Amino acid sequence: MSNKPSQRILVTGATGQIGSELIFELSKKYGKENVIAAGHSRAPSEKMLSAVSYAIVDVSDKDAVSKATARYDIDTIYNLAGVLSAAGEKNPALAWQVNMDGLRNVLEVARERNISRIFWASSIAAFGANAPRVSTPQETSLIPTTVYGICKVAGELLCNYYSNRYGLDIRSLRYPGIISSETPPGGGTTDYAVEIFYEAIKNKKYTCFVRKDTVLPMLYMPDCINATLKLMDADSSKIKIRTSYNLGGLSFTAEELANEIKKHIPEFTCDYKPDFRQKIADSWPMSLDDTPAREQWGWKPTYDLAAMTEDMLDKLSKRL
Ligand code: VAH
Repeated sequence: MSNKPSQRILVTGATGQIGSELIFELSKKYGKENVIAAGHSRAPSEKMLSAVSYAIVDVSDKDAVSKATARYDIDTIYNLAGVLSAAGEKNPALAWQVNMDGLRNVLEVARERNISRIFWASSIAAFGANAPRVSTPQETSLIPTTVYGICKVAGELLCNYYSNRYGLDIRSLRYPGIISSETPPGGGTTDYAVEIFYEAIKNKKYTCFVRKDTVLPMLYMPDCINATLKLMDADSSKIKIRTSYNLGGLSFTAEELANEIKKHIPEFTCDYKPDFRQKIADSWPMSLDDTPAREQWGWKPTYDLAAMTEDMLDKLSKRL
């Protein structure tokens, strides 16, 4: 497994929640000429177009992935393209096509073209309700109840297989819910924790689609980006887990988040009308044990609920 630092980077899912912010960090770190943003169709923002090259790549089309890696002489791929949990339950076939066929295409092209390093986004959705829900361990049963979660479990095993069988340097994180201000929510179960900020600022009220006592593990985007780059920069010898690393951050109830927002917007009110996403949330961890990530490559989150809330409201207020 090579230790060559990234030089020519392709980011799939680049117009998504994580991709649309990771792009700028990679551009700063490696130079805009070395970062290619790839999306399946969603038009990129002007800001993205000014920062990096943009290519239309549908990851479920292996030929498109192969052509893009050849055209741009890619040696590193961040595969973030995916259909999230709630959207996936509405269209399981599309979720499998993008999440699984897309990953397999990226891994096959990486094998054929000797791509030196690959990142793939897994998720805490890989766990099911029968795993311990508090401080969920790195190693435990993985019996998810969403197609999205099934794709994450299968994807982790495929990444482990390609690492061991073909010597590919594949790295992965089981992301918790990511909270960010740059892109609106896109079909996830943890979307409530992003929508609530938009509604608090615009309408001073929000109807939350999970119960007030629902606890989910979350991470603020700056910490998400930091964890991703720290994992990808780590020496290969430190990476002992080739399925995917648990990544914890902060855990809170929906009501605790609403109350934290109220400290800044006193007139804000939140009510709770659980929908189909409650059942998904109830099958996921409430918090994670991410000791391996901390011990093996130095992971450490920095934002707590108060700091994240303050920064989110500050950034969104300026935009909205
Ligand atoms: C989702 N935001 O809700 C994603 C994430 C852990 C949640 O995978 O589907």
